Amino acid sequence: MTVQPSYLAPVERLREVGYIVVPGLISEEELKVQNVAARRELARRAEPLEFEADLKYPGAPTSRAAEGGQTVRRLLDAYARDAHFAEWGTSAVVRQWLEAYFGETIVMSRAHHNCLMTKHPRYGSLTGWHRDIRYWSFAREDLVSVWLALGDEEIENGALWFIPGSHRMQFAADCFDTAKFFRSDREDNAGLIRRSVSPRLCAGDAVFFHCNMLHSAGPNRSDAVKFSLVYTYHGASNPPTPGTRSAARPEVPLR
Ligand SMILES: O=C(O)CCC(=O)C(=O)O
Repeated sequence: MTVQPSYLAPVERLREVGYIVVPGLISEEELKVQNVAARRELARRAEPLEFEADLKYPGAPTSRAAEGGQTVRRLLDAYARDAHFAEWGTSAVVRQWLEAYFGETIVMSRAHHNCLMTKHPRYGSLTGWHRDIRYWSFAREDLVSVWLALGDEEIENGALWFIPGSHRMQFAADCFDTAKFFRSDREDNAGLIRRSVSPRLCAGDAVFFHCNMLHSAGPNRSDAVKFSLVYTYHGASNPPTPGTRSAARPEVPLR
């Protein structure tokens, strides 16, 4: 598989640092279409949905019956939900970046991410430090998620934070709590967390990040809902483990 020279340096950075921001990965026209679809889907509230109250992360309503309890966190199965979401997730532009990283045929998981993430003012929770791989099962821990910002994302409205290079670090099991969050109350972990960065994303930028990257996100202190379209991919030689949640849904090869 021949890799275009323009991908080499950013993909090397993705390997080294664990994430890269690719500015303007979608045209302005397509971005408008995705934003219309995103708002339509949020208004439609069709299942499958994940509610803030279900996860009970800090700042979330205590139950679906509580004030703000109907706040949606993720509109799941973005791929099947709207043709525009599916088209972008399987587009040539996404495939080419991922082929440059994996060097083989790319497969999209429909079991992980595959969602329109929303973060609401007031009831949108913060997400503690974690690695996405914590509940995933694949032959190798080598998957990449692509997070497309449909609007600007910054600290104020709950942007992602990353610990550069953490995807290659080894941690003892007790660095994580029982829910596999990276414990910020430990001084060694806190030292690493102090090195974290929150890249500002403009609408249409995408961040590619490794499944072992330690990341978190803050609450949304703005007055507008934040929308992001998120998919996860792996190389064809790295299939999900049969019988696990990772293998529970048919996957989508990118051609
Ligand atoms: O936007 C957020 O709160 C972070 C989401 C996240 O890290 C995840 O779904 O893995």
